[in-house]
Amino acid sequence: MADYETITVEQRDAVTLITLNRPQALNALNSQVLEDLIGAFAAYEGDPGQRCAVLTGAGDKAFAAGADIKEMADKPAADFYLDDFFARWTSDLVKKVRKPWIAAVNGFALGGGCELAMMADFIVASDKARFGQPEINLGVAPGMGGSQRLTRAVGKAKAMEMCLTGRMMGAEEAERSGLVAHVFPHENLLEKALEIAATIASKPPMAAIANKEMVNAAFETTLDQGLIIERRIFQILTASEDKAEGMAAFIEKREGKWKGR
Ligand code: CO8
Repeated sequence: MADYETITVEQRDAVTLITLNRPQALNALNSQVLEDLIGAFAAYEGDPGQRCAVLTGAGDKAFAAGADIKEMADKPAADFYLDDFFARWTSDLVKKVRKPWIAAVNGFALGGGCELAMMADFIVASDKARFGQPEINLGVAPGMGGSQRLTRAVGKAKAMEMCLTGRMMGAEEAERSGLVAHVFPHENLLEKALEIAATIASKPPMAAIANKEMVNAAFETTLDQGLIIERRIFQILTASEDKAEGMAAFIEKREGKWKGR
C-alpha cells in the first residue's frame, strides 16, 4: 500500500480506513492532504476487494479544523482564482468515488473540515463532535461546498445562522438537524463506524453503488428526473447476477454470495 505524508491508510477486511494525520494542526487540510486523499480514494475505488471506506481524524480533538489557514494567509487572490482553489475536492474526490464512504467525525469539523465530512455519503459523529462554518471570522466564506451542502442538509435557517455567526453545532443538534446519521460515545466512534462500514461492505457491491447514485441524484435533479433515474437504475440492476443470487438466496433461506456484477 502506498505511503502518504499526511494521512494513514489501513485495510480491515473489505473496509478501507483513511485517517487524516496532522493532529498537531488539528488535521487542517492543506494541498498535500488533498493530494494524499485523492491518491488514497483512487486506490480504494480501484480495488475490487474494498467495498466501503471510513474517513476519520487522528488525535482526540479534531476531524479537521478547516482548510489550512497558514497556507492560505499569504496566497494572492489571483492564485486562488487561477488554480481554481478547492475545485478538486469536488471534481477529483467526490465525483470520482462511486463506492460508499463514511465520515467518522471525532471532534472539530470546522470550515473545510465540515465541508469534507459533508462530501461523505453520510456522517457518524462522536458525542464530542462540533460542526461549524466559521470562515466569516476570517473575512471569507465557505469555499468547499459548505454554503450548499450544509443548507441542503440542515435547511436555510440553521445554515444561514451558522455561516453568519460562525457558531458551532454540537453532535446532538447535528443529529437532530439531519446533518449526521448517528452519534456514538466518543470512545466507541471508530468501532461503530467500522461496524457500519462492514455491514455496507457485506452487501452486493454493484447495488451499493447504484443505491448511492440514486440518493445523490435527489440533490441534483427535479423529482420527476430523479424518479426516472431511480427506475432506470433499478431496471439495470434486475439484469445483474447479484439480483438473481439475492432473490434465490431469499427464497432458499440462505445468505447471498455476491459477484459484484
Ligand atoms: N489551519 C491551520 N492551522 C490550524 C487550523 C487551521 N484551520 N486550526 C487549528 N490549527 C492549528 C493552530 O494554529 C495550532 O497550531 P500551533 O500549535 O502551531 O499554534 C494548533 O492547530 C492547535 O490549535 P489551537 O491552539 O487553536 O487549539 P484550540 O483547542 O485552542 O482551538 C479551534 C481549537 C477552536 C478549532 C481553533 O484551532 C480554531 O478556531 N481553528 C480554526 C477554525 C477555522 O477557522 N476553520 C476554518 C478555516 S477556513 C476554511 O476552512 C475554508 C476557507 C475557505 C476560503 C475560501 C477562499 C477562496
